[in-house]
Amino acid sequence: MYAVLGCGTAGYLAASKLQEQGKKVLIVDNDEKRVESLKEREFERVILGDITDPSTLKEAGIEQAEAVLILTTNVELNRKAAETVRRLSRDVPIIVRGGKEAGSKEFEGLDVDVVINPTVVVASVAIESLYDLELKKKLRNLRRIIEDAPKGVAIVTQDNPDPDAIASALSLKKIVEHFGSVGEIIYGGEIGHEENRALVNLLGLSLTPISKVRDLRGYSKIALVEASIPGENNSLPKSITPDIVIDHHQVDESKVKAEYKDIRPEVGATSTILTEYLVHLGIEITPEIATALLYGIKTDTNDFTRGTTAQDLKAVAILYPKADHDLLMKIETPVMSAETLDVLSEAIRNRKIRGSFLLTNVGFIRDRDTLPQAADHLLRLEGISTVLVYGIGGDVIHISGRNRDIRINLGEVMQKAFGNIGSAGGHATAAAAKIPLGLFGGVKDKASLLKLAEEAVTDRFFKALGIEGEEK
Ligand SMILES: [Mn+2]
Repeated sequence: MYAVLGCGTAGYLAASKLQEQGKKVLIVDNDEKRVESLKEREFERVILGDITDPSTLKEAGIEQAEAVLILTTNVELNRKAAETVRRLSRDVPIIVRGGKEAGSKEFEGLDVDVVINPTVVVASVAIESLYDLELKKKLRNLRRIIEDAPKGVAIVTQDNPDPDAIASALSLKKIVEHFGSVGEIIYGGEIGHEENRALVNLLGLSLTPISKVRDLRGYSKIALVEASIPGENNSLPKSITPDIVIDHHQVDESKVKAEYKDIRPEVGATSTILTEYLVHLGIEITPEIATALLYGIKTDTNDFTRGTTAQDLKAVAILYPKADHDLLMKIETPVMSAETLDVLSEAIRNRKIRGSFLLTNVGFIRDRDTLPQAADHLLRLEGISTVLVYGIGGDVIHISGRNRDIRINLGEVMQKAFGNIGSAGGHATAAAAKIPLGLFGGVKDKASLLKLAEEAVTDRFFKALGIEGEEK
């Protein structure tokens, strides 16, 4: 049972809301006429009496209430009522309406749980509506651009798209269709990770590799998702200016050229932004889309632990009940391909351990995405806190690193070790690098190439860590 003391406008609204939610409501009010009419409204109990009078409240059974709401406009009366309730019960939660000012002192020294300041409430609701209003305006622009796309919209994602990129592109495609055009999801690189392939296969998505696209200019509009500058981590030619950019990566916004930009580095995933769009546009979030978006947010925020904001969690709250959790489990624990297993066994066989470091050369590879998967597995080995798995694919040495030693920022170490002879980057716990084989000028024999690669990787890595001289 919830108690509402004083049933003016706010009290009555609160009581009605609680009743709508199927909760039992007790009302105490000192206005005879009001009490008469309230009695006809099927509240659990309506009592005529003074809300500051201990015997009235005791008789009403206030001590047993789940919570007490005191919302009259008379702050002095509210304080007295709260005092009385607190004297009758030390633990019943009290929500009370305070004065206009934030942080006002009317309830100082009194153990109330929540003080509501009307001005603050009005201001925060105004800000919330402002946010909605801005979103509405934004989406009106998006609609205008898409409605003017008779030859469809090319939705280009980042290279080697991750779940966030795939889910975001899929949602944008839905939005494009909602606005009466057609969307095609286009990606560069590969869909490498088994989980990502599982996502695409289990949802039956059709994604087009950019190599199969004859002319991007054949589409009326171009959108970039999970990337913002043509050619940077995506295969959109630099000569093409996208019409739409939706991303959450940190970028110098002045460099982003697009008619429609929604770049929010503060949110944990682009999927969060697209969830907001779908909700606002009233587009049905099917179990497939909910699963994909939820998985996108989940992987980008490392299971809601890294850079997760209230907005991400709000999106999760919307997606979670709609998602297909059996499907999600299947995506998250996909079958392992034979090639991944081969690379993993090679990585285990060739491992070289030095202190808590494990470095391993897996030789020649076809799919570079097998490397981070092998590194993930090896990081679970007892006593190991940093793993480097590398192999030769095409004319490049691919290096994938994983680290859980908090003293080491692997991204920085890899940058220091390999940045000047190739490219490197990443985070403290996960990083990658590429070294072009051209560096070894014309060595054709495979065995020597492997040996050279091994020396280059090992020496440079330990040197960057400040550990000289290799133990053999
Ligand atoms: Mn992302």
